[in-house]
Amino acid sequence: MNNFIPSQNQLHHKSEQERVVLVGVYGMQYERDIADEYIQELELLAATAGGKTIEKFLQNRDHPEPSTYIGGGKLNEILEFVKAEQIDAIIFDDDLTATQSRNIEQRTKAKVLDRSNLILDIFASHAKTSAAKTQVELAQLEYLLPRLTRYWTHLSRQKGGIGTKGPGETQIETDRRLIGKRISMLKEKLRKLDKQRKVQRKGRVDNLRISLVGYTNAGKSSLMNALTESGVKVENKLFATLDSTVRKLRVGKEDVLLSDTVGFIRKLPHRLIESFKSTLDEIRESDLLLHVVDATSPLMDDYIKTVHETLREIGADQVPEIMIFNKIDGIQDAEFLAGLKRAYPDAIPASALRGMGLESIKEAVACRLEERYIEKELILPVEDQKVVSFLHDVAQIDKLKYHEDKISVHFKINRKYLGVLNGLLERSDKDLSYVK
Ligand SMILES: Nc1nc2c(ncn2[C@@H]2O[C@H](COP(=O)(O)OP(=O)(O)OP(=O)(O)O)[C@@H](O)[C@H]2O)c(=O)[nH]1
Ligand SMILES: [Mg+2]
Repeated sequence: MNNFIPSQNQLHHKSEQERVVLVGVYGMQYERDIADEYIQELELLAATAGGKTIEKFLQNRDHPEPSTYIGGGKLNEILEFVKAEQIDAIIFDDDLTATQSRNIEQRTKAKVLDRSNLILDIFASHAKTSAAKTQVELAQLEYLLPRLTRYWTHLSRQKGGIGTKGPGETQIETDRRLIGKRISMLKEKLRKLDKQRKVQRKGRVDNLRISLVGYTNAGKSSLMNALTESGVKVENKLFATLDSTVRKLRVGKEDVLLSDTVGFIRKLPHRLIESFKSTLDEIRESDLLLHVVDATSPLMDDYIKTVHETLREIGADQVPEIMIFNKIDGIQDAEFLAGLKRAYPDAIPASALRGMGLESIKEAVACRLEERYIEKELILPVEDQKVVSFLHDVAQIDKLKYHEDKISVHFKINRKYLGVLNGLLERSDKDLSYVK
């Protein structure tokens, strides 16, 4: 059976951008000003997926129309526009039911997509590694399964483009059973990949692990590059990063492992979170999170909330976080900055672009590292140089005093070296003891 993810050249078979219109509703969960911001985000999502937004439609409704989501009048208005402007696709900010999409498609004869479609589509075209590809394919198929009938008719008519970067025409005859089999196979593959990843991770249990988390496009990869002087891909696109990259970061006397991770977004499809579990494990198993926030966004508070909700959803809400307000170079208003400081006194202002705030971030990380250190005092026989040189290597020696045949050392040591130290001490069966 063919792979459901089409090859790269199939992804961009249309040389010109698809012409799309966006549709949002306010008055149900949020008001007009918020809906405006959301639809702007949808425009960025559409652009990332290769669509050019020609028009945006917003409707005030207190409940969704069961058969078409929006009301008949608005739908007619959109229909006229779609015909007049040769629109390829209509993209809804909210998720539609299979029936709603089918009804709207039949009326408008245009391709109908929702937010989840778009996100899945972007993930599909950005997935590079085997793990990411497998995870995306699984999410796509699970999204598709309950909508199968609609998609088969839909795909036989459409010639690809945004939202169709899943099963193509050649699989039209493929039935549920085959998809079910494919899903089990993908799950098995992910299970194996997950096992490998766990083995690899065992090798680095000693280091403190820190993950950069945050809303998509907040500047996580940029910050990773600024902090570690590496060349992780940075783009003004949503979901530029799908796989976590790990780099070493020197903080004081220690190397910590810093991971760049996939960004979050409002209404990240649940399937996607499920299938990205192993990538998200990286976050859950971290010792510390650097929560990167785009401080120039008017939706900043909303983004912070979404990130916290997603962290809760993946079981990472217990991991301590340091909040970083990035893109501070874009804020000229001193009063706004002061307000931010009052509202979030612990957040660190930074600019990955200008290299601002990097030292403060490292200091804050070092502070957390401190908590992992323990203070000790040891009395050793003077000839026990092995222990002393070990301490010189890994500990911070505060005081070292020679008395006739003994040495007393006062030091701070990372708790993770205590095992080795105790091993060394046991082997030299001399008269030695911890004072502290
Ligand atoms: N002005 C300004 N722009 C920034 C700063 N940091 C990042 N950017 C820009 O923000 C955009 C997104 O940056 P990325 O580092 O790719 O963001 P990300 O959080 O990794 O995004 P995803 O991987 O897509 O979730 C890029 O266009 C960056 O150049 C900053 O400090 N100031
Ligand atoms: Mg990134």
